[in-house]
Amino acid sequence: VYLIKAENLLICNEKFELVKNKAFAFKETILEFDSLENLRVKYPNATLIKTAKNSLIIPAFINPHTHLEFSANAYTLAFGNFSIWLKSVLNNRVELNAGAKTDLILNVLKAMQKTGTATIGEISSFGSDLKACVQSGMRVIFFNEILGLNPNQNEEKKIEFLKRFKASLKEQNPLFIPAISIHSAYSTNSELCHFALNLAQKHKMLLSTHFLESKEENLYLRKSKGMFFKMFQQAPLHKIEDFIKLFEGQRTLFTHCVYLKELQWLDKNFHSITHCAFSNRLLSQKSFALKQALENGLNVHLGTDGLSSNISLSMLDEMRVNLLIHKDFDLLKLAKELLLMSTLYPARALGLNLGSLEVGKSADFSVFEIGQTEDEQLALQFILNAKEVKKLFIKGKECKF
Ligand code: MCF
Ligand code: FE
Repeated sequence: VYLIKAENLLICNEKFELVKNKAFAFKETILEFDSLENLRVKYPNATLIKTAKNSLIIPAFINPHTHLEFSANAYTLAFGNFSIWLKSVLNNRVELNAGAKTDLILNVLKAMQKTGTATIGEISSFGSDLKACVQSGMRVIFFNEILGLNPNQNEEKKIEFLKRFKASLKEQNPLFIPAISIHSAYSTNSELCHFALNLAQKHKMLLSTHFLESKEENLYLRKSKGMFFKMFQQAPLHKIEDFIKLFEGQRTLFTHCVYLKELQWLDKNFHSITHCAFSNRLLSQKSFALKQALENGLNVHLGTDGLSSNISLSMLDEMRVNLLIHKDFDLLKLAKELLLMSTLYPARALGLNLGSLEVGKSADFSVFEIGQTEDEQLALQFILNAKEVKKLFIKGKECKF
């Protein structure tokens, strides 16, 4: 058993409680909150973890959408709209992937831990991120990606997918959770979708999909027009409503949803939205209507997307970007909401027993050193100023940097 105390504990529960000068006991899970004096009596053999005077403890961040295989990107991929980005991906993905070796990905994962992230949802396109994800000590939801339009290639695609899928199943453990990603409505035909959905159902797995990310995708799915129509020379294979219906009764993260007006079509019990603000600025022409989605009672949480469409995988950087763009929110309220969108909400979307500092939940938390500030300002000032953790615990174990 370990004991830890801080001047500030951001619980990240629904009420967004701030607890002052308290301690808690933990092993793999959080055992009990009390004063440090009481806990020392109760757990005389426990190890006390040293913290500085102005410490803040917060649940570790969850970044449910990354593309680590694109981690070698900087300067290579083109931004401004989805067409030029996609062309640059198609021209460079082999070299980019070759550049993202296990060591590079391990460094990127370390950098994420240093910025307070313990759990990621990794969208794996090729399987070359598997080794690093398993070795990292990070909690990883490993979304094996499937895509393909041409039905003549379905059998090949399935075989190639199953190879990666089985390799990921072999590594399954409490910190490595295999899952499935259907790339998108414009890129994956019905047979491959059903194949993936059936597998996910059979293995009780999470699903993830990119959805209504760009103007081009919106124009294609709604009107059979634009870049995708020219590229594929055929009408879209899914209507928006039908594509959502495919995921009925299955826990799914819909990433982006910038152009989804019909929020009522998502099922609040199973579906959630991953909002990637920085990525949307680089690839889409519109930003996500966060206020509307939250008012509709949907689970919206933050993700960074990959270095294919971001310059940082730090959730703190992503929160700062969100502070700037969502001007229709009160700044102090938005800061609190963004912290929940990086902890409690993604944990719920992923069905993980963590994301808030509560008894019984996994001991995934970070310790930051902060400055003096009023309690009401704390969430905002923390997002504005925090860079790296002092310590990070995943499932009760301290990460070594
Ligand atoms: O999320 C961003 C933008 N939207 C879609 N896909 C990707 C992103 N970053 C990387 N990708 C990958 C995707 O997983 O790029 C490929 C897929 O493998 C694009 S489709 C040829
Ligand atoms: Fe993505």
